[in-house]
Amino acid sequence: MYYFLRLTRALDERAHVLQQQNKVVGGLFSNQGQEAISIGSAFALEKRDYVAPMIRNIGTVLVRGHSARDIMTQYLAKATSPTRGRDNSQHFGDVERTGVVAYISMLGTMVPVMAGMALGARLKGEDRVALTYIGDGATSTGDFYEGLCLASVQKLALVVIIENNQYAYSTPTSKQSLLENLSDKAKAFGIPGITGDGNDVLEVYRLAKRCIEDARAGGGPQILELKTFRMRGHAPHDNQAYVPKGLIEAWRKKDPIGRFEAVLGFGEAEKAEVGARVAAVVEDAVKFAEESPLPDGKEALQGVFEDDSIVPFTPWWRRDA
Ligand SMILES: Cc1ncc(C[n+]2csc(CCOP(=O)(O)OP(=O)(O)O)c2C)c(N)n1
Repeated sequence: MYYFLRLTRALDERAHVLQQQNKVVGGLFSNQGQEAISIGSAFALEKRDYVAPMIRNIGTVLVRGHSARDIMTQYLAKATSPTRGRDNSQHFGDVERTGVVAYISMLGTMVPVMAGMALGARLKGEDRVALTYIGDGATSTGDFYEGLCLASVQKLALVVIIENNQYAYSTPTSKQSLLENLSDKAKAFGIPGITGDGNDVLEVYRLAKRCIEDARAGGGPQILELKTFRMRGHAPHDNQAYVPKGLIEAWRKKDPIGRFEAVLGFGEAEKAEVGARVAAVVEDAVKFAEESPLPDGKEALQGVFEDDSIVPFTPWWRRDA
């Protein structure tokens, strides 16, 4: 867990440097301060389970078996990336190999999609839990409610982790909901809802494990709200000027990596040993991504539809023909 916390943080820091160098194509969404949620919950899943990450769940995909090269080639939109340069950011997965269901940008959507994954598994007689994450802001979407309505009455093995990082863009959670704990939204569906400390990786693991096992045992969908803080802006363009003074510093003291180091009793030697391993993996990923070719534009529409002959518009390379 400690290795993955450090790797996720290091990839995020390096991606921001690459973004400043104009090398990142498209959006960059930091997960700094939130890493424990992805990593603790991914450790609590079984290999056969399904998981749909969101933009800030890099740690989840790494734990599930995707590589640092996958992450960096996606950021740089290279031909060697999992989406072969078709999509920037981290919209990728591999249902067969890692159980990661590629997500889309429309907030809330992955709740009904993962309800469908859980239903599909049940119909096939497979013992699989489906887990997804959702931001505090995205719990205001219709899809969140529609997905959980279906999942609750069908008693689907679905776990929804609300990653309450206090802000949706510049909108504080208090402007999204009057609830103190967003896990209380579970009452609307008659399902269990609990809240925990999202900056304590062992607490995340313990609570996620409980929810996953309850869902697996037939207890139906579970909501787990984990409180944390988004330590950077929504994306690099956002300087967080709307965050009250002192709040970021207060949360920095609760940094999930520092807290876990204290639990582990790690001194400088242990930290440096893992740091060196992480640095080598990040260096390799950046080098590989930078040396990889950009995708050929002619391939852009391949794999978009099941039938590659379906082209929704005349692309530029066919216009002169
Ligand atoms: C349905 C929908 N509405 C609006 C957006 C634009 N949008 C992207 S991220 C974001 C804020 C999300 O906030 P939250 O759900 O709290 O997640 P966080 O960014 O804090 O991780 C918005 C409004 C979107 N992607 N989808």
